[in-house]
Amino acid sequence: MSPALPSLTVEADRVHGELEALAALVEPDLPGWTRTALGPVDRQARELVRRWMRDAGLETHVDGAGNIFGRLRGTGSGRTLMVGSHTDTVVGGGRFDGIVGVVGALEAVRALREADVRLEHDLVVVDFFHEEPNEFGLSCVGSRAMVGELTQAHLELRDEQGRTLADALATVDVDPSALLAARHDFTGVDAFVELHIEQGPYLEEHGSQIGLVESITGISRFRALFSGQADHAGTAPMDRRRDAGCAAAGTVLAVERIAGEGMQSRGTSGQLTFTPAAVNVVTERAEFRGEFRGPEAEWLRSAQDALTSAAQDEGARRDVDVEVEWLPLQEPMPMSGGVVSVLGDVVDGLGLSSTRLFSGAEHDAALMARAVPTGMLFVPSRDGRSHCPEEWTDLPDVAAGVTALTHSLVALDRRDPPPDWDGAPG
Ligand code: HGY
Ligand code: MN
Ligand code: MN
Repeated sequence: MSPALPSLTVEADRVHGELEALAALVEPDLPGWTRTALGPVDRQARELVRRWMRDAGLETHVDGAGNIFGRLRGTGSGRTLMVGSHTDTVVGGGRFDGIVGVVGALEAVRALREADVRLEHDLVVVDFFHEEPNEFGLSCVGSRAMVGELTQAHLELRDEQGRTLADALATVDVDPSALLAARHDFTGVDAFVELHIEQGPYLEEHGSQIGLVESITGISRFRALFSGQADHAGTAPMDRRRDAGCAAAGTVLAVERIAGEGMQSRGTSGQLTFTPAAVNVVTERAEFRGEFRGPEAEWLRSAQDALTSAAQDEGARRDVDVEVEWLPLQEPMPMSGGVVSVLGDVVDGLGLSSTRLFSGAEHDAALMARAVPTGMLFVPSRDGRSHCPEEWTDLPDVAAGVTALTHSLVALDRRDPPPDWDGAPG
């Protein structure tokens, strides 16, 4: 039997106000609600989040990786619970992805304090730096650094202009050497919980208010480069061209074909460029980035082999040189069975309907799960849309998620001893 839930009030209007305030801090001249981590506005948003943390009574600090932490002291067990998400967005993104999890965690703190519910654990709210992938193909920069999986090789990744990730980070005041040293000490951390929008149609289609995430997708990202020969578009015979653009286009279609052959697998191409970018010149050089996702590491490895060989075939047919560079594969990550079952009991106790599901989206929780027992709560996304301006979750659904999150923190705090955190890697 779960203990009775304390009386806690989540104020949906406060959550709404903070969602609106962050939605106002966007990059001019870009579509949707764009606030990229390496762009000009993200810092302002993060300063605002830090101010909200202080206003909520948290002691704040920023680590070398740019992650913002706000600590609510507990009554003294010396142990910690962590909660949070991210506030950066993709280009042309929405107002909810990640942001709901940060403002939701802040509202949880306010609800606990106003109800005078003291936790034994310290509660640490995190706004993770730079969750969304950048033009270097790297995502979850802040949480990756926290779990010690960010390396010098990542910092040396280059964009198309030849700029390194380290150079780009310096422009937003993140010192690359501090980032490498930002490994977090997780001693005494009993659990991490992230509230997030689902970003897909499953909850809406099943009429569920809450999603209990069982595992998070694996991801394999690559950069493909094609080098051919520039020629005159009107005179170069079709059978003598070395058209790098056509080899790249064939490889983009191979991503779609390979992903279509797996179970619950996905494949996407983006950031395609042709050089020279002229309608009357055969393309000399083409480059694009792509990724595969899926619940099985074995399938991801086979997709890497299949794509590399498809790209080589596309190049060989046209005498185009091909290079495919893969980032280290990010393995699919199960959530802690123990944490998920605590979240499930809380959601049932609140009378909310729920479904267990797999996350095809990536999250800081997938990195945190490498270091600490982790669980995620999802709230529904209208029409399953996300990473677009139409991304939307109704305020009552957000509030239900924040209520579930707040009670989950209380339940995790009161578990003594902590449940059998099966599913968490040792
Ligand atoms: O790309 C993702 O899945 C996440 O939304 N960052
Ligand atoms: Mn996202
Ligand atoms: Mn997100």
